[in-house]
Amino acid sequence: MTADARPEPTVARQHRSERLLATLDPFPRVVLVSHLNPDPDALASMLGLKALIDHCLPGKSVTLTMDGMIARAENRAMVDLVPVPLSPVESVAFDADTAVIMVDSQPHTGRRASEAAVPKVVIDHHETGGVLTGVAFHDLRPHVGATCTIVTGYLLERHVPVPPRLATALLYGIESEVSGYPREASSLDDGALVWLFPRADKDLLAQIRNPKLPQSHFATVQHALANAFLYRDVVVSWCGAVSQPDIIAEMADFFVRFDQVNWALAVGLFGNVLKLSVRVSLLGEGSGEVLREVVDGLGTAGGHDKRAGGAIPLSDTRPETIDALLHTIRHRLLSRLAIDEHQGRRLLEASPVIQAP
Ligand SMILES: [Mn+2]
Repeated sequence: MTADARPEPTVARQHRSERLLATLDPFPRVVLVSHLNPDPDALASMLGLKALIDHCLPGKSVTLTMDGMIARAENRAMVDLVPVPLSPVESVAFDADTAVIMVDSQPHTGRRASEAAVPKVVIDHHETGGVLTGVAFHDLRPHVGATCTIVTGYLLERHVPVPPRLATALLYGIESEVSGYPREASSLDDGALVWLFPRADKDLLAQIRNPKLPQSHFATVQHALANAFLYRDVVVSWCGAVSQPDIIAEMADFFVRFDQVNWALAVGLFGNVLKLSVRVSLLGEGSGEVLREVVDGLGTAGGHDKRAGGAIPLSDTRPETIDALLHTIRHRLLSRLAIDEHQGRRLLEASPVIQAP
């Protein structure tokens, strides 16, 4: 007989959802917060957590908040059609009776307008680590493709009914996060997608996927194409002043599909903030870390392996200030990628303009 024959210690293994609910239990109010300009993953995660809390801890007041704006047309469609009830975060009071849950982001990662509301709970899948002081429960899984996948897991664990509109929102939240190639998704994401699909309202899903776009969308596409430059396998595009901030990420998604390109950086001005978005078509490039180095001392950045976002607040938006910053950003990115910045060329020659037919 060896020491290995000792009886297994009987540890009652709690589901994460049980620990989450136990953390929330003492608080009469729950407020859900996310990153600036919440995306479908953030929005549907909040909606799913509200369903979890309403079912398992009935009687609590649960408020979903919006930091910044709902920018992208798909996201607006989701909020309007599901619908997702949102309060502007600045209109919500945080007192001692309030438990704050942060989803799809972590504290002090430069992704919020204010860090005043200290979360009790953080649920996220980003690689960008935050400050977790005072956080009683956290579920951080950077290998999972979407926060919605984690939330779907909680709903399954606690046998919470998932009506078609919630299933649609969660499905779209996951889909919008894992749709690029190479995929940044795990088997957990695929399991959640398979479980949600038969429960989702496919007509509603199609409406969210295909919203009408404003004229400003096409104006930004034109500006970004006319001001895109190619350096080896990197596209750098200046999108100009934009009317909604998420279009900068859309432009990075657009350019990374160019068959001569592995890296796309799109930069645009929204209000008095220079917004940056990076997309990479290879795995293992650590674009979040690269973008953090690029904006070091200027602003904040973070993200995933293949996708990253950043922001540089400007004290003035004079063209010469922006030109100087664009120069610095391009120089830092290209030297980080060991590319000679004098080897660049304009992506497209100006196209001829015809008379109106
Ligand atoms: Mn996410």
